[in-house]
Amino acid sequence: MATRSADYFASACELIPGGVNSPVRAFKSVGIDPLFIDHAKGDRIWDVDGREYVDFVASWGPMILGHAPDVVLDAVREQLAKGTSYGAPTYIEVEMAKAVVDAVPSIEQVRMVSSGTEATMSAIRLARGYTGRDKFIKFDGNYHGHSDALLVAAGSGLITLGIPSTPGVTAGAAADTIVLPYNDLNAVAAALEKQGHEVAAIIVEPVAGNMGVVPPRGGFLEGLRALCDAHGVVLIFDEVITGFRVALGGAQERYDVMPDLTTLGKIIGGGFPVGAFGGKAEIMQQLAPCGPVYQAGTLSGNPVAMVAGLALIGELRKPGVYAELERKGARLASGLCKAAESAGVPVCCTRVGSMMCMFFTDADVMDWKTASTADTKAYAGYFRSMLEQGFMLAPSQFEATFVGLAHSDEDIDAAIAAAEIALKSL
Ligand code: HOZ
Repeated sequence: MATRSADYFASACELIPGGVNSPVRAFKSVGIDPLFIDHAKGDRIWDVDGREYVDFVASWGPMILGHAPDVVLDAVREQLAKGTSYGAPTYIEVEMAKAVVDAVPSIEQVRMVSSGTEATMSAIRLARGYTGRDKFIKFDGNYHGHSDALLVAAGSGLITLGIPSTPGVTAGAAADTIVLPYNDLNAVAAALEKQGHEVAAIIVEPVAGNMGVVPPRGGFLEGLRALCDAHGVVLIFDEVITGFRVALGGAQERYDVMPDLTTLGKIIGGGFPVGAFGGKAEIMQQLAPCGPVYQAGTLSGNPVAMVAGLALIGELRKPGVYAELERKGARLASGLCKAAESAGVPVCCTRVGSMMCMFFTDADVMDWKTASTADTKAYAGYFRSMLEQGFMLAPSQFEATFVGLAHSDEDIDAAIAAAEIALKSL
């Protein structure tokens, strides 16, 4: 069918590799061409052909208040009139640092960057500089952005597109990355027993959100903490997705396990390009200009992004917000699960707060090995039917569904009713 999206995609493909600026957006694993977006407000998003969808992608997480919330728009408008970037410090950055330190229990000092990729890359460098060790442990199917050393056995677009390893990442860059199965403490203990003295850090998504949503098994995060303490290893929680999402203080607050360093992104930018990394002052003081570990960025702490993030965090601090996110998340997840049951489609439903996933498998999903048993063709059919019925899900089995404060109970119930139709049609 001739649509504006199709026309725009054809033009995009001539000028942009694959027509997109980030691979999962290309919709490749769901068998249709991507929609081009015109605008969004609240829990709704409109494509350039005028079709309206209830959006459960939420820009991959940050739109926890819904799209274009007035409180963020007002803050941004006010800042725009004062200038958009100075390359010099502002008090807004101090306010943001205070908001982060107040909210995230283990963070004593924080530095702002412009993306989650920068945050994780810098946290690894800092852990290496602090410990004087080179190696680090990551988990199969966890995704920590696209810097070379972290792009090994990574989730998100790599598993969606079936790219096991990336040309361009040299053997040298990957040589110090140790990959272990998620939720497998014995594997971590064995690796540290063997080469703990060479390991600078363990980096983990405390709730995996880039191979679908895979919660940590009881004791996994606590066990990582204990093993890191025993071997002098820096524990890094990558909370780019879970920070300000599964609790105001992220997964570390929810599970009461404190990392040494934390990476953040998404929500703290209020929809603008922002990342951050922070943690114990003793480690953060190794960063230039206090210490020798170098990291920098012209747009780091950008005033427009900072006021947007601050406005959003201000809303999240209000009483009852996380209880409401929990309630809405539970309503959607249990409704979808029941819909699958009544359609006779085997699924494994996972949820932590307002992030969730329905894996099309009868396996008990706990790591990438079990997540990868999901029937991606079935997911693609489900996705297309949901889209036709006006509901935007992530265009990949291995991404999260996000519920936010703008989703009404009526929209959630309508999504469940649509899922019943979609699942029965498979
Ligand atoms: N890495 C994101 C999913 N976990 C995708 C970002 C995007 O395509 O916008």
